[in-house]
Amino acid sequence: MRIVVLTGAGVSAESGLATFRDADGLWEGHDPITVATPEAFDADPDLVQRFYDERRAVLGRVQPNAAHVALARLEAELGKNLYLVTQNIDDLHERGGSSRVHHMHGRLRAAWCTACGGRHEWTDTLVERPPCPSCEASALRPDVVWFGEVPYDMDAIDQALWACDLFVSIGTSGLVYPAAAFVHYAIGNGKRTLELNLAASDGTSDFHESRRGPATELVPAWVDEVLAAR
Ligand code: BV8
Repeated sequence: MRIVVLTGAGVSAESGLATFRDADGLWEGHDPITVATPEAFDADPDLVQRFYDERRAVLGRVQPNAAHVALARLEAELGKNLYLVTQNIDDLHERGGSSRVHHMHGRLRAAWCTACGGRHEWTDTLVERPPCPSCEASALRPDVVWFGEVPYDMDAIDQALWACDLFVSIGTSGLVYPAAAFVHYAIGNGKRTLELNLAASDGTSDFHESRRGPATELVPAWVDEVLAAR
């Protein structure tokens, strides 16, 4: 059984990370979707750097939850037959034990130099314009994919959706593309599809099956099911 799992903010909600939907929709009075854009970075780089510096700082105060840990257990059992792609820029899948996590929207704990193109593990702040470790230029930005930018790993993701037997969506509202279209690719390729989510998402009606509940309950139970069926 080859499985593609897509996760969103809902899988990290019970670790204390606000989702996009329930972050009362605003950061410092700004719609996060308007801050997460190249235009916002050009217009007010300090504002955007602070947005990500604060989220990066919060990461140090949260822990992976039972859903992250269960997906790591599934990876240990299925090996390359599990393809885990996340929209999340947090590192809780890795800290939960997953070793192969495809961050299609980038990572908070990474900086990208727009002068030399270098990418660097980063746990500190960026608002003070620290020099790039490679080229010394003060041109570092968060290594995240903003609205209007092309997501990472799209070819590998397409390939995995083509080759899988089951597509599972966990903790996502299905409002941001191209991730929201993965269920359509999967169904178009004749694959089985399952949604695990606290509330109905924008794509719920497209899934063969949709289960309601918190990820820390639904995901371990589903992983037990998959491993028991082998
Ligand atoms: C692109 C990084 C071209 C930064 C992010 C087609 C139609 C309409 C619009 C578009 C379209 N195609 C492109 C667009 C434009 C745009 C888009 O989709 N706009 C939306 C707003 C309409 N897309 C883009 O610009 C993308 N780029 O399309 O390039 C292209 C396309 C294909 C191939 C090549 C090129 C780039 C989008 C990436 C933007 N960056 N993040 C940052 O994080 O700051 S997106 C960001 O928002 C997240 O990564 C995530 O993707 C999204 C938030 O969604 P969720 O994760 O689902 O979170 P949300 O809060 O919405 O929902 C939480 C869910 O969890 C809820 O359903 C809730 O019920 C559930 N839940 C809550 N608690 C729990 C739970 N479930 C279980 N347990 C719980 N405890």
